[in-house]
Amino acid sequence: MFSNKESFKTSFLKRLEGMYGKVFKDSTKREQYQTLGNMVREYMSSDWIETNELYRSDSNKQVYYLSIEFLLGRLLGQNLLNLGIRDVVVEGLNDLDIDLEEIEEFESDAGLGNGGLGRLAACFLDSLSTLNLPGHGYGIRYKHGLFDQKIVDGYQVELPEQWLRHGNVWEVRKPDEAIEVSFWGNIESRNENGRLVFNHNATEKIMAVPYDLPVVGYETTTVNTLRLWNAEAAHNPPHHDVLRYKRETEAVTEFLYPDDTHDEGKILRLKQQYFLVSASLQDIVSNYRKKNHTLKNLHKEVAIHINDTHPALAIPELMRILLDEERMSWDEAWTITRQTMSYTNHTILSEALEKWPIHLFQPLLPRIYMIIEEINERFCKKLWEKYPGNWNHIENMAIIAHGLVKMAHLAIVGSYSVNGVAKIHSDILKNREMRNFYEVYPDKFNNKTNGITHRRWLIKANPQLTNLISETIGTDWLKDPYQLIDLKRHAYDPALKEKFDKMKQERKAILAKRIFEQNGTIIDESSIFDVQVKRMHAYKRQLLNVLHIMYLYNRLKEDSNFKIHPRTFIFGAKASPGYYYAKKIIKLINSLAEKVNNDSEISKVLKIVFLENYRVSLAELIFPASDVSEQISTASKEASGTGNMKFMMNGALTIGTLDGANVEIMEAVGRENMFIFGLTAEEVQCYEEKGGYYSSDYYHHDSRIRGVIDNLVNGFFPDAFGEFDPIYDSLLGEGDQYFVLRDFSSYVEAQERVDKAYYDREKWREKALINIAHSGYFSSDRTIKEYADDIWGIEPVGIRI
Ligand code: 26V
Repeated sequence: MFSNKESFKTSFLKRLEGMYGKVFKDSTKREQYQTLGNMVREYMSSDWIETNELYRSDSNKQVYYLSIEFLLGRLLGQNLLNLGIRDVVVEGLNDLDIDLEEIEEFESDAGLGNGGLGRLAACFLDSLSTLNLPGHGYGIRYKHGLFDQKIVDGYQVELPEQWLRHGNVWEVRKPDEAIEVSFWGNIESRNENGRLVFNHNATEKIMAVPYDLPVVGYETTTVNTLRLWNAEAAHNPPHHDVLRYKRETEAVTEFLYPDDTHDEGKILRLKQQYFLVSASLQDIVSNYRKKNHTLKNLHKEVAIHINDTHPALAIPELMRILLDEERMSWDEAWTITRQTMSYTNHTILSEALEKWPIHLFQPLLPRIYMIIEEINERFCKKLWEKYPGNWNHIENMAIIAHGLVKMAHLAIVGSYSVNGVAKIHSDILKNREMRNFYEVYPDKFNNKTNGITHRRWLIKANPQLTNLISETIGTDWLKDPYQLIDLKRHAYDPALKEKFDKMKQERKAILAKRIFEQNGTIIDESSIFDVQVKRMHAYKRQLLNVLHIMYLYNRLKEDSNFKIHPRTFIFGAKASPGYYYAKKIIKLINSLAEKVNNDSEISKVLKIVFLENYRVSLAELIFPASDVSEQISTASKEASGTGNMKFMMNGALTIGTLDGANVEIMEAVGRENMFIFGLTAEEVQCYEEKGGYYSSDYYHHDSRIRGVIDNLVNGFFPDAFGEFDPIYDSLLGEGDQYFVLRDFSSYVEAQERVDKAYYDREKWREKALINIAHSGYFSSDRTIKEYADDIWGIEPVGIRI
């Protein structure tokens, strides 16, 4: 089917006719996309079957990665690339006058995630398959992914996302493998031969129907599976009100919750979490049972990974299965559970740590609650032995306290490994945020610095740079991204630098075209593309970026001798629908864009673009076109960041704080190849503990700050009277929690270094090439190898030629 372009064309035309009952010349682009998608899925199916066969028969250890989010993006292009059939397809389609890129646009992004956490899970799947590691993803098949964002009059408006509207060619529904998940009801206990036995009665059952997605490795035969669960009504609903039951059941997997750290516990979200966990655990155990008589050695063949606390109920759920179904003793069940589960923490913002009110939790999951109570009691007893009489300490560490179930505490106590996602983040967990637990379990804590798949973020997203690198250092790096380091030897080669420049220009032109189509803004392709794309959040400090642009505007207006290289500031960010402050910042960016872009003088030098609906497919256009990467979170707040790595890999230079993985990027490329500024994490923590920061001092003593802060409220934005008062208040009245004004002058100075550095284009290109050369470390292949070796204890299995 894909062996050469002629056979491809024949199969394609035949398949199209078969699927749509029409000849090629009458087909639509969407039909062409669907046809190709179906062919590709069929093509990979024999490898998929063989991989599954292997996993079924093999007793090698396997990992199950449980995540409430998988932010996959589009799959067609990546699958073609990984299968090694992209060139044949492109040629064949060209003969038919079809542009592959054009029909790729008909695939909706699988946007089943909010941001970093979900995208990391997607990169990990790609690496697991490519490294031939036996890894399975388990997640939820949300009917609606993260909301679509529209900008109307500068404000964010949310629309329901509809990725399944035209079907999904990649998924395979497996109704025969559906699993029941039980909620509500009551627990009856009785004594059976001296053993307390628990029955869960009067439950409401929901069917979890699996939809499997193939995860194709790069140039290998391994095709792993991502299993997404869909909630459906049970066949014989016991309910009198069947319609209501059906509606409420289907609601469980209807929407992905937006990451809103201000959001208190919503019962539907808890339902989603248990739904994912219970269906997955039952599935894992039943697969294991097909190969083994008892579950006594489960932990030797099965590793279960909990991606953040969202799937932490896997711990009591496994306990439930071992205790109630397997009839194990508590101690035996607990030993197995604790040797099976591992947990990654993705945030230190304490308001983002999940806590569920007991009054909500207990009625919904009565047996699970009982088990958590028991875990808690035994844990507190152990603490009492270690810290006799220290009630306060024990209360702080308890899993249940003050009417709340603390999911992070459950995850730490119930697993054998707890990791952070960048060095500095893991250190903060050990030394501050989870210090108490580190004291009790020093061996559990470890670091796994995040990574990204270079197959999507370089090879697929930036074929121009990919070709350039291969021309320069050969093609070994495609399979072993560490080899990118060879580029370093060539970083000073004038011919390479020139080609790099040409590549960048080409990519900037592509993005400029897209910006014009989306926003109607004409941008200067020779300007510096300075980009901040990520979720909108106060700690990420998009505001610092905006205040700097306002300062540049004022300075350009006042001082005709002030000269800078033209810049285009590009933003992309979704705000959680209930996050009022974040939405204000979006409005501020758009108001500033309106003002600056319509100023006939200033707009020659400055342009501002807010790209609506930032998502994976848009990101793939943005990173390759960027010159400057904005990674400017308040130090200590960004656990890792992964966008920072995508920019670096595409030859953008970072302006950033010493936060998250920026620290390790700096260790790799050297401080001289970045623009570091701002408070360090220690300095921020010192202020947080001891006080002593008064933002108004900075307002009063720095006229640049005074100018821009006043602009928020003095009519500078003519149509936005009172609009930005909350921002003004957060910076002055409320003490500027994220140290925006404290870091302002340091940021301005770093931006001046950026401007100066860009004038020396030769040097700039060298720095960019050095960044690319060192980006191999930030491949998720490295990260996944570390998880496989240090945490999961899994090895590659049967590569078939
Ligand atoms: C929290 C909540 C709260 C309730 C509603 C839904 C929801 C969804 C997600 C979250 C937690 C988000 C945590 C997260 O995304 N952390 C990011 O993880 C990245 C991958 O490790 C890391 O690079 C980022 O620095 C970190 O912010």
